[in-house]
Amino acid sequence: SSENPNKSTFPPEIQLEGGRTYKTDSWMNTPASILSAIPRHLHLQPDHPLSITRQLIESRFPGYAYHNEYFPVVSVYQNFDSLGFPPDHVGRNRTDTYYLNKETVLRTHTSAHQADTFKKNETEGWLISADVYRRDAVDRSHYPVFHQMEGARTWDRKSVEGGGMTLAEKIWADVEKIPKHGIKVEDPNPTIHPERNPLQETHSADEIEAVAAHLKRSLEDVVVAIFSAARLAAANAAKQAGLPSPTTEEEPLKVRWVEAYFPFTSPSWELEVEWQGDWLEVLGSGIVKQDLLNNSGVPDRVGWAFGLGLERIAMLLYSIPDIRLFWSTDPRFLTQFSSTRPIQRFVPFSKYPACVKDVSFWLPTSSSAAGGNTPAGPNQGFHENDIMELAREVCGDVVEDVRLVDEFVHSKTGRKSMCYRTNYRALDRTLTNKEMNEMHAVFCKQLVQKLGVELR
Ligand code: FA5
Ligand code: MG
Repeated sequence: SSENPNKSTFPPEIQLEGGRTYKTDSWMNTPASILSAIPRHLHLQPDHPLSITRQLIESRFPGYAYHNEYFPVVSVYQNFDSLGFPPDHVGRNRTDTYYLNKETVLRTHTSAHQADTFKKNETEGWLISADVYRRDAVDRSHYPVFHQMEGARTWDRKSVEGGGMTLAEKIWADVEKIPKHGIKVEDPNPTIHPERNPLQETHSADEIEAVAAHLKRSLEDVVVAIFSAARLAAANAAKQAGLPSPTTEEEPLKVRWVEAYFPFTSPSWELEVEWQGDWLEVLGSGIVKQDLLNNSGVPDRVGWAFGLGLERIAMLLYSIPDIRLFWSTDPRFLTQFSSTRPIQRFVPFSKYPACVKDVSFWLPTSSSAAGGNTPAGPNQGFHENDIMELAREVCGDVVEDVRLVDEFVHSKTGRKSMCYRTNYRALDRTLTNKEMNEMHAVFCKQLVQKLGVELR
C-alpha cells in the first residue's frame, strides 16, 4: 500500500511564536511535543548550562559577530539546497527531518543560516547558536531537539592585493594569534586527500593548509578551554569533599581529527574527544565551498566553517550524564549552574531504578524497506525513527533508551520480525511496575495503530 503509515492527523495551520502561522500539508510530521520546544530558548536562558557553555565558547572567538536569535522554521532551500545537498539526499526524508509542509522544515542544523549570514558580510568571523531538530535515535547522548553553534571565519583575497604578502602568509600570521596549548592531538590524515578529501579547484594547497591550521587551532583552543574548566571543577569538588586533588591521576585529554564529508565543505573534518571510554564526536567542519560564497555575494572570500553540538560540550564541561537533563525544570538541576560562580561539576540526584520492557512484532508485509533509505516523499514505509518518535510521544522523557535487540525473517512467509527493548527511567522518582505496564501497553497499541505492525 502507498498509504502514509503515519496516520496521525495534524491541524491545517499552526501558529508559532511571534504570530507566525504556517499552513500544513501531507508532508507535515511534526508532533506538538516537538513544537513546544521552540519557545524554550535554552541557549539564551540565564544560568542554563547550555547558555553558560555558549558564552564560554564565544569568549574564545573575540571580534566575531554573534547571531543567537534566528527562528528555527526555515525553507527546504535554506536547510538543504543552499548548501548543495543533492535532491535525493537521505537527510531530506520525512523519516529524518521535521516538516511543516513540503517547502518548510524545522532546521536540522545551524548551517541552514550560513548563506544568509555570509550575505551580511559584516565581519570576518561570525557565530550562530540555536536549537535544531532531528528525528534521531534515543539514548543518553541523542535527543530530537538539541543545540548547535555554527562558526565561520573568512579572509578577503582583495585585502592582500598590493600589500607584499600572500593570502597564505596573512592567514598564517592570524594562526599565530590563537593561544597555544600543550595537548597532543591525533591528526594522522593529510589535510588534503585527492579522492577522500579533495582541494577545491579555486584554492591553492598552501592557502588551504593555512586555513585548515587556523580552523584546527581555533577549535582545539575551545576544547582545551572547556577541558581546563572541567578539570578545575573536578579539583574544587575534591577539595570541598576533603579529598586530594584528582588532576594528577586523571587521564590526559584525548582529542583527534578524522576525515569527514559534508556537501558544503571540502576538505572536511570532525573533531572527537574521549568521553566515558568512547570517542565522542563534538563537531563537523571544513573549508567552505566556493559556490556557497559566490551565491552569497562574497566571491572573493575564502575560509572555514564548523558546527558543534552544545549539549555534547556542556556534558564534558559539567559531567552531565544524560542529555534529557538539559530540558529539566527541576530546581535540583537548574540551581547547580551559575554564570557568576566558577564552573562546578554537576552532582546527580540519586539515580532511580530502570524498568525494562520488550515489544516484538511483525512488520507490515507492504513495507520491506525497514531501516533502509526510503525515498523522500509523504508516503514512506517503516523506519526505525518512527518507533523512536512514538516512544517519545507516548512516554515523554521517561524513556531513556530504545534499541533493537533481535530481528529475523520468517523462512516460509518471508515476514520480518523485530524486537525492541525500551528502558524506562524517571530522573526524579522510582517508576512503579503498574504505571510502566500501562504506559508500555499504550506504546504497543500505538505501534499497531500508527505503524501497522502486528504484535507477536
Ligand atoms: C552538521 O550538522 C553540520 N552542519 C556541521 C558542519 C557545519 C560541518 C559547518 C561543516 C561546516 P552533524 O550532523 O555531524 O553535522 O552534527 C554536528 C554536531 O552536532 C555533532 O558533531 C554533534 O556534536 C551534534 N549532534 C548531532 N546529532 C545530535 C543529537 N541527536 N543530539 C545531540 N547532539 C547532536
Ligand atoms: Mg556528524
